[in-house]
Formats: sequence, structure tokens, C-alpha cells
Amino acid sequence: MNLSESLIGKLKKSESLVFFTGAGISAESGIPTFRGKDGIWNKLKPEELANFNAFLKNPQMVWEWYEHRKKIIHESKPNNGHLAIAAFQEIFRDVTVVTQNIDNLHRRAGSKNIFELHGNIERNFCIKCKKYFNEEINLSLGVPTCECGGMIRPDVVWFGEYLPQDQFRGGEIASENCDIFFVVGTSGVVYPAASLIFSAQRSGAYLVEINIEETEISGQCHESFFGEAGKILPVILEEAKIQRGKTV
Ligand code: BJW
Ligand code: ZN
Repeated sequence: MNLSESLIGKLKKSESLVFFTGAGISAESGIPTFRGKDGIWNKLKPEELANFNAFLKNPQMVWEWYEHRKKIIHESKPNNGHLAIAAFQEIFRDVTVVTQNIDNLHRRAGSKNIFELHGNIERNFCIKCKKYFNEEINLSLGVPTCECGGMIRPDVVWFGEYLPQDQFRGGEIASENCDIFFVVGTSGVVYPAASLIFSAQRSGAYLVEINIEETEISGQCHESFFGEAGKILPVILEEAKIQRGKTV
């Protein structure tokens, strides 16, 4: 795999990086993506599960889906892609992860500065009084409810719902102020998350995509690497170390 002269030059001179990540970064940890050939939504329609009306209509089914995914997430661990992103912190002053994932794998890999645009599967809240719950859910007792009588739901962002303002704004500021913006393992079709790619572009960042296949946003990027994130990110990391004199 060859890096372009322009990316090598950017790695040498840049101070501030953003990694904008999607489900593809966690695919090599064994967590299914949503779309694409192994995507879970080849079998299940997103609108059937990832929206509030679906939850009101069939909360047990939606909860079973999240508990099933939580089990996979708990059995998984960060892969070489997550670990490489965390290691960039040792060689650049300013590294921000802006993730659409709810799986905590960036945090577990050691990334410090993370904005979670679509929530986090470890947190739940009551739809009536908004109280937060971190306890384990026992679905055999039925759909979990709060003492106020409201149903408890996962703290994730479904279609038609607003993103957490502080997380989106934090991601936006980082995107507008970075030198290199890496777009990793996302189809780039879900908004407003995908709009950050354009925020970075407008602000003059160098856009680098890493994906196993061409996407909706490939044409927007200065360069695209087609392959697994867990293989490509470590190569870019090694080059960055060479350019910045951080090899041992
Ligand atoms: C690899 C790899 C490897 C695999 N290495 N790569 C029309 C136009 C524009 C917007 C809209 C519209 N109609 C409706 C909207 C808005 C809507 C939207 O964007 N819809 C589009 C899909 C059309 N957005 C919303 O509703 C958002 N809210 C909103 O807009 O609020 C304003 C509002 C409020 C009130 C009323 C109206 C508007 C909310 C979006 C919430 C998305 N939520 C989900 C579920 C989160 C919880 C959960 O996980 O269950 O977020 S949906 C799902 O998609 C999840 C993901 O974060 C998100 C993005 O998916 P991602 O990460 O890109 O995954 P994939 O599977 O799509 O792609 C994986 C990629 O990895 C692929 O490209 C592979 O090739 C690649 N890959 N292996 C590298 N090893
Ligand atoms: Zn409540």
C-alpha cells in the first residue's frame, strides 16, 4: 500500500486530526454493520426498529434487538483500527474521534477525546421522566420500566430524533478546525452526522477515506483507501511516526 506524497506531507505538518467513524471500524471486532453486504439491515429494515414509534409499538422486540447487540459488543474487543486511532494521540497534539457508533470500542482502545453522535448502548433512560439508568436489563421480566411508570429505552439516537447537541457541536467544532479529516468505515448516508464531512471540507481539511468499498462520499475526499480499516490505519500510523521522528 502506497501513501501519496500529499498525504505524507500532511502527516508531517499537521497538528490536528479528526477520525469520523462508522460501523465499519468495528466490523473487524465482529460487530455487524448496518448496510452493505454483511449489514444487519439486509435482513431487518431500519425503520422497523430504529425509530421511536417502533419502540412504542413493540418495545419488547426493540429491546431484544439491543440486548442481542449489547451481548456481541461485550464479547468483542477493540481491533487494530481502534488501537491505531488511539495511538495517533502519541504523535499529534490534537486528536478527536467523532463516532456514529454506540459500542464504546474507541474508549476501550484508549481514545480520550470522543464525541458520540448517536448515543451509547450502555446507557438507558425513562421516556417519561428522562431519568438515567445504567443497571443491567433483565428482559425475562418484561420491558424495563421506571418507578414513575414510564418505559425505559436505550440512550441511542433513532431516525427522526435530534442528536445530542453537545456531542454534535463538539464534533462540528473539531471538524471545522482539523488539518486532516479521516472518514473511516461509514456509508456516509445518515444525516446530520455525514454533514460533518462537508463542514471539514469547507474549512479546508484534507479528507481521507478508509472503507472496503466506494461510498456516497468517496467523490468528496482527496483520497480513498479501499481495504479494511484495521489494516490501513496502522500503515498510516507508521508513516506518521516516520515523518514526525517518533520511531524507536
Ligand atoms: C468497512 C469495513 C472495514 C465494513 N473497514 N470499512 C433525506 C435526506 C437526508 C436526510 C434525511 C432524509 N430523510 C430523513 C432524513 C434524516 C435521517 C437520515 O439521515 N436518513 C437517511 C438514511 C436518509 N436522519 C435522522 O433522522 C437523524 N436525526 C435527524 O435528522 O434529526 C432532525 C429531525 C428531528 C425531528 C424530525 C425530523 C428531523 C437521526 C439519525 C439516527 C441514526 N441512528 C442509527 C441507529 C443508532 C442506534 C443503533 O446503533 O441502533 O445510527 S441508524 C445507523 O446508521 C446508526 C449508524 O450510526 C448510522 C450510520 O451508519 P454507518 O455507521 O455509516 O454504518 P453503515 O452500515 O451504513 O456503513 C458501514 C460502512 O463500513 C460501509 O460503507 C462498509 O463498506 C464499511 N466497512 N467493513 C472499513 N473492515
Ligand atoms: Zn421515569
